[in-house]
Amino acid sequence: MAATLTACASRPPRPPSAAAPADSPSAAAAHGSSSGSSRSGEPPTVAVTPLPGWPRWLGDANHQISGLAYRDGHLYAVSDQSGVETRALLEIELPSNESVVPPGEGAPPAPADLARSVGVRVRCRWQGGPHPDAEGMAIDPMNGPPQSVLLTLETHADALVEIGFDDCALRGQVAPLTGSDSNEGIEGIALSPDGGTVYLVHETRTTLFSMPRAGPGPAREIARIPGARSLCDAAYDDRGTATTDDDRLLLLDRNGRRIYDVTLQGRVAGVWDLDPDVARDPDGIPYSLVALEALALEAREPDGSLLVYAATDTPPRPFPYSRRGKDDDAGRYERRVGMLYRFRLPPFP
Ligand SMILES: [Ca+2]
Repeated sequence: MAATLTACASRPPRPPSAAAPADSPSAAAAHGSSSGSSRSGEPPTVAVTPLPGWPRWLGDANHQISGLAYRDGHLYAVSDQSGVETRALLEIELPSNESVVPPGEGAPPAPADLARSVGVRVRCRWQGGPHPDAEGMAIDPMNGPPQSVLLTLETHADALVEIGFDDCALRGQVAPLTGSDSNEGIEGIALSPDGGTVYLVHETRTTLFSMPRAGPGPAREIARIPGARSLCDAAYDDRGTATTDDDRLLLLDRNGRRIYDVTLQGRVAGVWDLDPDVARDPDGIPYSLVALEALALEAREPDGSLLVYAATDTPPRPFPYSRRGKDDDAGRYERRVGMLYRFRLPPFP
């Protein structure tokens, strides 16, 4: 059945007692702090909590968001083959008052009446292509008005397709990416500033690849990411400079609940730990962060911090946070379980 084919395998929520061992790097760093370090030889790690007012429910149905991209105040998304809208370029309707959030600790709580959900609408639909299982997206070009959208496909579609941003018209296809037919394969994609190179992450091999944007494939392996468990998305960070020497890639580790800050050569410069001890769903019910599937870079702040959005798809049943002494008479978690998060990620050197 379709649900079992959902890419980026999930895992049950981690018990609270195992959330952060006392000697772990994440436990040493204050949540949301702007600095942190770890034992020598390991990359610095900083624990990060969602910004006030987040997460929010992602639409009113199970969209299975698997790819995200942000541009000029708009957040776009695609879903995998299990979502209610497949072969569709989605736009997530962001709240209009999110532009200013005070930095760091001491940020005021979100107003009680702040909406707990964001809308999702279909911008356009594409036809054709080898398979509807879109797993990652990148907007081309990296700056300025969007022209096209690059999508990685999975599930017997070891390919990358390009669609028009305005009309979703299928413009091209590049294959193979890996040369295999595995269902667990390339998940995330990021595009270089010159538009000529795509960076890809392989979920289960936890490996970063690159490939010319127009092919030929298969993609070239750059590095395996040490400690990663399930790489599901990537975003390109130009660090606010024209040179590419300092550029980084943000790699989302779904099952590890982390984002890696990685150089273009695959060296891990730092780790943002998204798995704090306490997490809640938009209704305030305790919830362990699971099924983080998509990542988009929103903005860079003056101190180098990055604002990002991250979305969850639907974890396997039983839904991990709905049964802790709570019934589900209203069928809320049957109807929707996806959430959208917003984080501020402090910079690593
Ligand atoms: Ca740069």
